[in-house]
Amino acid sequence: MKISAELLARLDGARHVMFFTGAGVSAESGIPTFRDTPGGLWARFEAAELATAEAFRRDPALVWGWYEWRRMKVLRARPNPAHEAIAALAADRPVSVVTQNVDDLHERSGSDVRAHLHGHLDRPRCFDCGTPARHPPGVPAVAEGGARIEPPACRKCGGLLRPGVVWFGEALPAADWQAAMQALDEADLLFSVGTSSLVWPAAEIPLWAARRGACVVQVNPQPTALDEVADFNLQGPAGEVLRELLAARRRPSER
Ligand code: BJW
Ligand code: ZN
Repeated sequence: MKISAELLARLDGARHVMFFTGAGVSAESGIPTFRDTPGGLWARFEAAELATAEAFRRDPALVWGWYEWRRMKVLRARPNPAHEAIAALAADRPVSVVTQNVDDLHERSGSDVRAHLHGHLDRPRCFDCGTPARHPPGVPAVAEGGARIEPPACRKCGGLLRPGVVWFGEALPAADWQAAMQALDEADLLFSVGTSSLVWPAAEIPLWAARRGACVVQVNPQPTALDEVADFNLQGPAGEVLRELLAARRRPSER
């Protein structure tokens, strides 16, 4: 992938770069995305069967077991060149990372993440009283695709533990949303990486950035609703594209 001299100049001149990321940034670490592939997380189940409070009420063991399988995959995964390039770009400029992802792969590659808009896989809490809880140490062993696992009980009230993620119909965590708005306010260049731009209100962030006059760069192998708004569409896998971006910055001949 050829990175244009114009984009390199925008990157050089940016005061504050914001990375807004989605499931595609972790795809090259072996973490399935949600919607885009037959192996996607919602290939076997409808989102509404798993990622809503109603689904948890209906069948807590199905939902908890699905999230335990995903937690196992994340614990076994490693950050990929996309996470690493984002962390490396922060070496010489202010960079903020706002992610929709519930994994910790940005943190493990050294990024300081400002906001996890859709929560965390590894921060369970009580479904009834909201008390935070902890998973036992170690990696759970769960069959591929998930298995029925009864959620543990809350130590305070005996209610069921739920994953600490944001399901459809739930409000995004206020502090994370506020941190994302702060990053948006500071950014004059925004990279939208590996997201289908379908889930609201997060999907509005790159649109607001564009409206505020920030340069918007999209990194995605597939077309999305953001294509028409982005100033640059870098079509390809995030690891490949961002690694090339880093390399091009280091090659003075490309200027
Ligand atoms: C690569 C790649 C590679 C592949 N490199 N790229 C209309 C307007 C506004 C709102 C709504 C509306 N209609 C319905 C709503 C509400 C709803 C919503 O947006 N629904 C849409 C489906 C339409 N939103 C909500 O319910 C939100 N809450 C809310 O609105 O609350 C209102 C409220 C206010 C006050 C009080 C109470 C309520 C909450 C949304 C929560 C989303 N949660 C999930 C699940 C989290 C838990 C879990 O992990 O299971 O978050 S849904 C899922 O989608 C997950 C993701 O973070 C999110 C975004 O997905 P993402 O990251 O974009 O992944 P994919 O799979 O969609 O795309 C992957 C992309 O990567 C693709 O483009 C690939 O091409 C690309 N890719 N390989 C780079 N190697
Ligand atoms: Zn409780």
